[in-house]
Amino acid sequence: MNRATAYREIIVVLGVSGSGKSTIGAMLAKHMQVPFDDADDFHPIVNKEKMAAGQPLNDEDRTPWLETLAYHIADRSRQGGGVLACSALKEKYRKALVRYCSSPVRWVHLDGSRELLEERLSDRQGHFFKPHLLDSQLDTLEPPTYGWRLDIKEKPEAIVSQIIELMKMEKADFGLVGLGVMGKSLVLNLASRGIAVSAYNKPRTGEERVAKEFAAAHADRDNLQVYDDLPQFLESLHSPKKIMLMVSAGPAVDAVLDELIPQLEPGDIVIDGGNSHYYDTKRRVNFLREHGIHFVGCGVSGGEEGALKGPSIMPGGNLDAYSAIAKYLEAIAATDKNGRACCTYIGEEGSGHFVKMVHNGIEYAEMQLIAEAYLLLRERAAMTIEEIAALFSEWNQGELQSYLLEISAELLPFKEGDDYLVDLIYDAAQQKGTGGWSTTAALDVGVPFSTVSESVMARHLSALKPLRVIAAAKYGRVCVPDDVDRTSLVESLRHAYASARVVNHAIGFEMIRRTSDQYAWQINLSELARIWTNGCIIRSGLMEDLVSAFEKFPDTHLLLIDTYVELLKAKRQGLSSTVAKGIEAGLSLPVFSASVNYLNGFTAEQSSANIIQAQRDYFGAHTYRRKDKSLDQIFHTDWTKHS
Ligand code: NBP
Repeated sequence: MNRATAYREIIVVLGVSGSGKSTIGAMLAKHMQVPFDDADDFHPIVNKEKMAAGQPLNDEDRTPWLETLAYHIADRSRQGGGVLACSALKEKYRKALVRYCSSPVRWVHLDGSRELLEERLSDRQGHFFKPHLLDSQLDTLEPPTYGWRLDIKEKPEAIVSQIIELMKMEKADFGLVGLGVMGKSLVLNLASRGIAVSAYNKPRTGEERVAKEFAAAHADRDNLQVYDDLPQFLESLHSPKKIMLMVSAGPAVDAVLDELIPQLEPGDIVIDGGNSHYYDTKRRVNFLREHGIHFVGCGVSGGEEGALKGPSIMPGGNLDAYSAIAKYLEAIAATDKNGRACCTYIGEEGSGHFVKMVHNGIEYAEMQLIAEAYLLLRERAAMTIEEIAALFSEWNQGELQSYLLEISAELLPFKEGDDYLVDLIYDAAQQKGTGGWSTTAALDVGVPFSTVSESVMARHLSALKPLRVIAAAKYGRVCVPDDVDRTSLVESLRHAYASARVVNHAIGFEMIRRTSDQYAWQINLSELARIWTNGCIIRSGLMEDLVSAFEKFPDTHLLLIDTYVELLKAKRQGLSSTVAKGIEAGLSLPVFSASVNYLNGFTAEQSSANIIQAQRDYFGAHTYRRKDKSLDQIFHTDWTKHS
């Protein structure tokens, strides 16, 4: 349908002296609006003098020159691509040139007869190259077996046009199905990294033409093709095909796979970038394996903007398949503070989608904590929206920094006319499933997951708006003592928030560790925290700290790591008193409450579970174990017979 250009690649125009590589390279760079470099300018003086003296360069002379160029090309690729004119006569020179380059590289070989080359060289004035060195160059030349070979008989303008046409006709390296919110952004992200990408959206009935409209909006990009015809889309892709699905989770993924599978070949790779359930992903990995097709279940986090500028990417499934697509996913991912891609192989089967699901669970609870903090500040401390926004903004400058806090501070003062928009928003939270799935998964694995499950339930409770309105009228407001010391409430809340976040992250990461152990996925928690430091919704200062915490103590529950023990010992009082003050004021603070309950339960040597066990044994003869006997032994008592 159409192509669009976003030049982030490196193009090397190569050939012997006199082939016109500098002229053509410069014209091409001008057309592409990228920087141009002439490799000759990078020769050390000694090399130039040697060539000027009519002596051919040997490999030893070329080594430092190629190394300098290799670093320069790597810089260009990081900065957005460029065109290099370079003789690059031998295969080993070409390999050396691009050894540090992460962008795709295209090779354009300008080839011509010896007579024409000599004629051109003889016409040259003031160039340090002597025409009789041509023979040495032609002897050295190992023409590349890849890239494009163009005859220099044509005028430079015609050769440049040919290169542009060839770029347009090139098959795409990466395909994407589903031009919804995320799909569109990811396609533009891929294209902007110089990746030749092809996109498909099924034709819609009615007036709307998603693919055509997207194609028209990005008609200026030569490395983007857009289709609403599946066979054409598949034909536009290099084999083995690499196709990412960005469609709604559930039946839509199976519907797309049903259409795709008969048209794919063994070795092709399908990547599901949506929020699919990890059980479905496991099933699909196995099903596609029967057809020789690889399936990568890949969590993507960052929303529309993240998908466009750099999301956090969590691929799981077959490792070989991941290796074949790693360079594309890593190219579009966000980068961490050390410049590494926020994308890493998670593990086998549905592990990528599993960690994305838990990520979303942690996100649910983090969102709810901010909402509860807002409620307490507004209702109990009688702070204005502007004051709360300012407080969140201040918190965000320090140890509490997080993306969610940042956006909350930003969205609160947003006004529509005289009204704050948040005051106009209907207070019934919606959800798409991942929070609930993670709660169910925690029940399956038998892991405490209370902060997340409470945040899911809080959304369900909020959805009972009509009943809540009736109940509010029937019950009235709780009688609240008015002696509020705002300063101390805010300070307690700050401690409560810092504590609850640590507890929530401890719960989330423990869920991942325990499930990983169960499935033998060997998920690296430090590496997972690293790819969650940027691009994703739960990125935060705390997440940065968790990278090194889990690196040093990979097998330790977060709440047993000294740093966090100290933090919670210093701040847990704020958590308890905040919850107490909120509850006594009739406010619902489910995730703050779940945090303090988890913390109190986790740090209690003696729990109340002995009573539960006694009750179970009383009514159901479920047996119990004893503290004063070996735990391998079980006991039953006839409780009706008192001694
Ligand atoms: P959208 O609802 O915006 O887009 C869904 C896409 O799937 C549309 O292009 C739709 O085509 C296509 N599709 C469907 Br539905 N059924 C199809 C079928 N049978 N064949 C081909 N295409 C089909 O969703 P989105 O927000 O882009 O999310 C996509 C996935 O990414 C979801 O799993 C979502 O949970 C996940 N995700 C979303 C976000 C986010 O912030 N939005 C973040 C992270 C992950 P049509 O529109 O023409 O019907």
